[in-house]
Amino acid sequence: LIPGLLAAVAGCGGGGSQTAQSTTTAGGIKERVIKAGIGLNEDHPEGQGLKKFKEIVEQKSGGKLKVQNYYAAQLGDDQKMTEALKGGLQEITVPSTSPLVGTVKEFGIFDFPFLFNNEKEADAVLDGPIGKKILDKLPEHGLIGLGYWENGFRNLTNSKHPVAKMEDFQGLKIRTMQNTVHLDAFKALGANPTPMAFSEVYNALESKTVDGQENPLATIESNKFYEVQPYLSLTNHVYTPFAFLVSKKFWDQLSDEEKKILQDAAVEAGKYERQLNREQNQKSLDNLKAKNMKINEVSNEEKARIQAAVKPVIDQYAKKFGEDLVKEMNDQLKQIRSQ
Ligand code: TK8
Repeated sequence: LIPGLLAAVAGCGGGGSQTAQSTTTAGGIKERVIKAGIGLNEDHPEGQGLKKFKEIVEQKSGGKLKVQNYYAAQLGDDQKMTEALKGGLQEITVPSTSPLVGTVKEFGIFDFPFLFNNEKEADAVLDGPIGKKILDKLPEHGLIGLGYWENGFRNLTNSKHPVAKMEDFQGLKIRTMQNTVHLDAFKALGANPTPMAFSEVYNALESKTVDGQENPLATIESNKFYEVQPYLSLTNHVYTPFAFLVSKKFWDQLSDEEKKILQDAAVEAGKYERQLNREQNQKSLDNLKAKNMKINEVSNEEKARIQAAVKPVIDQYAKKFGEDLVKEMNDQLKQIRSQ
């Protein structure tokens, strides 16, 4: 569909008088500029998802709602952009849920290592009552959550040696997200984790301030971590969701029609983003091989040892985040696995 055509059609529906035109032509849609920022690059599935979001919003609003996209932490990292949303200085961001634990601690349940076995399980929990319950805690902090997109399963890279068994984590300086579950889990494995905002990671790896980092394959490729990290271990140790966030100060100014456009676009673009991200996994693995990364699998036996070592961390945080919520999630996962 052509945006101009849509606007013309909406204009007809908006009814006759010249004077009323400015407010009613598009049925309660005002001219607005929406700044949307993310930490990852335009070529990453998240960047492509944000582009899709922009297209949908501009099309459905007949060009009245204009989305300006900023990639690669141009507006700041996840935490900074989230604060900008709270203050009404930026309209949209799509951060990893992990650095949001300072705002809504319950997001931390998704940081439990080896929680989800596959994307299907993640979708069911995130798009179901548990995911919703957590998004519902955002408005009291000045944020609106329109759903979850996918960052994905994380894998470890480093510049020291292949990591294939638990002992290989010993003493490795690993950059983690700003999230205490991640920090404590890596400590439990004998590593030496340090939290850091995402946009600082490449330099920290290059200067050897840290030995390694962990992220999904698409990010390892898009951010060129392979240039400074010879070793990649397919640990798949945790799944990270993205949360699609809107500033509540901005949201409260919108008409129902405008809200619906943004809500529907966030969901539709999110489906597209998840799909792209899943296709990208295998492509990125091939590309990282071609970039000469030394890639190793981690056996199920070693994964079980790692899981046992981080279990006390999970138990401790389950108490902190709410044992009922964690039980509800584990019950849902059990149910999915028994099907
Ligand atoms: C990008 C971050 C990033 C995350 C991280 O803004 O910090 O490692 O995985 O992708 O959200």
